Amino acid sequence: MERKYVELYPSLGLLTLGAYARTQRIVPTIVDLTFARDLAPVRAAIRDAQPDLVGVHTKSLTARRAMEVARMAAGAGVPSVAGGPDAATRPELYLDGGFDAVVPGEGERTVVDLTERAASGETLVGTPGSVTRTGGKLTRGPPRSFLRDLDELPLPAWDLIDMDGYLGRWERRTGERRAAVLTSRGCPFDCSWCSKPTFGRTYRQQSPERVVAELEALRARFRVDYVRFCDDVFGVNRRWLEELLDRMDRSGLDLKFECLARVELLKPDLLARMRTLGLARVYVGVESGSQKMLDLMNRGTRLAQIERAAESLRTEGIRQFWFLMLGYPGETLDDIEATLRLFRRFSPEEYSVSIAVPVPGTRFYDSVRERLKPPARRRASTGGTALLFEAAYPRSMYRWEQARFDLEAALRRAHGRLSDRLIAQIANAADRFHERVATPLILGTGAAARARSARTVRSPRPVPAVTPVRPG
Ligand code: B12
Ligand code: SF4
Repeated sequence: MERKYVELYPSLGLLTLGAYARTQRIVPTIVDLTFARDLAPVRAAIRDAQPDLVGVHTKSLTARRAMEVARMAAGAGVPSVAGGPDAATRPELYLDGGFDAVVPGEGERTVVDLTERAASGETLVGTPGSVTRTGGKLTRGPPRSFLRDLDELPLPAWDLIDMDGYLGRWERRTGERRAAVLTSRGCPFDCSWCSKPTFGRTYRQQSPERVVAELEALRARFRVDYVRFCDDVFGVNRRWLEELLDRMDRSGLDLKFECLARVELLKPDLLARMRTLGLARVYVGVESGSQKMLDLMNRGTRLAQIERAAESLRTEGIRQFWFLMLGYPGETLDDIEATLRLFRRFSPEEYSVSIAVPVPGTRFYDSVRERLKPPARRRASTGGTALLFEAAYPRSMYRWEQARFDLEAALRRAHGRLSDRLIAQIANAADRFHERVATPLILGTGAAARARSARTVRSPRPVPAVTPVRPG
């Protein structure tokens, strides 16, 4: 799944945990399974390193695999601990699945404590910042406060993983040596489908000086020439961002970079400056073209802000990657139509349209908890194409709508090869097919379905204008 859908970057959480542990006289080994076919490297590492503690970084998609590692550790007589977003959300699941402890929050200081306890044969129960189970009862250690100053964190322990494996793959694919950098922890916003169990709504940033030191190290040690800023939201604080840009400018780093940003932060003057410093792509959480849906998702953004940001990115010739979501509760076919209209208007260079995934621990998940599909059907949930709960429409409807976005993108790519008239004809035929055939067929031929499909009938689209995009 990772090879097919996901951009390859190592886990920055694990690299920082490793680096921090080293400063506390612990000798960490990272077994990075990104390129592995099975768990054999874990077995080998447990045998060779004889660790006092085995820790696993967890995401919902990898829960089962994580538990296999816990069982492997137990088989070798080594205690295990789970951290990362999924274990933080549902510690019981991981404790039931064989882990001795879960770290639901920031891990640096807790993992050091746990390792020292494990090494000296002490119990892990009651360790600050941990959750354990004793006699069927959950025991939470005293809460641990967040690190006050992120600048105190050492540079990620890149030497503990196969950086060349990542960089070489990027180089073969794009000609660039790409690496990930994190400048902050947390996010002050509150979208209802977002899982934020580790840092909640807190927000801390490293100093611009520290960020540039990391960029320089990546450049000097690994010849990195393209950086992905992996922050939940990059550049929340305008003054901080200006200072970072000043420092990047002065350092003469000459890197290309990309980031994920919220539309209200993408002001034209800022984008112009960022572009001259190497900004090549921005991931934009557009999600929906319907204000009603944005409000239901608690996105805190206005459609007008999305439009302005998309326009500014286009003017600057910065690639935009839109995230779009279908199927969020409350969405009707009219809302999907509004999203498609927005998509047509701005034609982002890249996009993903996924069916909404209720991630455990989110308000969205709680709102559909009673309507979740059985676990066996949820397992096939890769790539944003599965419908994991009983939504307003059947899965086939969402798959069909996803196909309409893909057709739209394909038609846009065909500009120059096919005449504008032919493209407009294909698009109109596809729209009519959607309205008169596909929708009534998928939804059944009942009166409600007919009424719904009738509402979405539009007049034929005009021949689209080709928008010139300034080369980046
Ligand atoms: C950057 C990022 C990516 C990047 C890089 C991923 C990577 N390899 O790290 C890319 C774009 C590739 C990506 C892909 C995906 N991501 Co992502 N990603 C993030 C993001 C924005 C930042 C991750 C990060 O570096 N955090 C900062 C570090 C410091 O925090 P951390 O990893 O949580 O680690 C700390 C603690 O959790 C703890 N800890 C972590 N591990 C361990 C282990 C032990 C033993 C211990 C004790 C402690 C501990 O200590 C660490 C330091 O304090 C997070 C959101 C977030 N804020 O975490 C989403 C997030 C992790 N991603 C998410 C998802 C869903 C995905 C995808 C599945 C999306 C998709 N459908 O393709 C894929 C999965 C890819 C994969 N195999 O990891 C979800 C996970 C939700 C969940 N419950 O599973 C998150 C939380 C986003 C969200 N809000 O929903 N992602
Ligand atoms: S989706 Fe992005 S902006 Fe919204 S709460 Fe999550 S991290 Fe913050």
